[in-house]
Amino acid sequence: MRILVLNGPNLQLLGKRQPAVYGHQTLASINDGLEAIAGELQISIDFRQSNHEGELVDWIGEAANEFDGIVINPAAYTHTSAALHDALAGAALPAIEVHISNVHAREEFRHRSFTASACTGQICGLGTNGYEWALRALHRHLSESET
Ligand code: CA2
Repeated sequence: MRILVLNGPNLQLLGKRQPAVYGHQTLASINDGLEAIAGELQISIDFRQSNHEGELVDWIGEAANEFDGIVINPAAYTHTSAALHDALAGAALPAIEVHISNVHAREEFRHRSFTASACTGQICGLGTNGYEWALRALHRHLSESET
C-alpha cells in the first residue's frame, strides 16, 4: 500500500510560529511519526509540501498511477480551490482531508471546504494527531475495500 501525504501552503511553518493554534510539532516531526506508523502498518509513504496550488494539482493528478490513497491538508486552499477539488475528484483515489485546528470554531471563511466533498472523509480539530488518525483511517478503508 502506497500513501501520498500532502501538505499545502505555510505548513512548513508548523512548530515555528502560532503554536497556540497549530501546536509545537514541526512538519518534519509529524512526518517522522507517520513514518514509524507506516512501519507498523507495512505501508510506504511519500511526503510532500507545497505553497503552490498548481504543484499540488500536478501531484494529485499524477498520484493515480503511483499511490493507493492520499492524506491531504490543503491548508488555506481548502477554502478557495476548485482546482484542488477537481484534481482530487479526477484522481478518484480514497483521500482523507486533515485540519489540525477545528476550522468550524474559527472564522466563517474557514467553515467551507472546496475539497472535502472530493474526499472520502475529513478529520479536524484533533491537533497534529489528526495526521495519525487520517493515516490509520485510510489504511483501514483501503484494507476493507481489498476484501
Ligand atoms: O487547521 C489546519 O490544519 C488548517 O488547514 C491550517 C491552515 C488554515 O488556513 C486552514 O484554515 C486550517 C493554515 C496553515 C498555516 O500553518 C501555519 C503554521 C504555523 C504558523 C503559521 C501558519
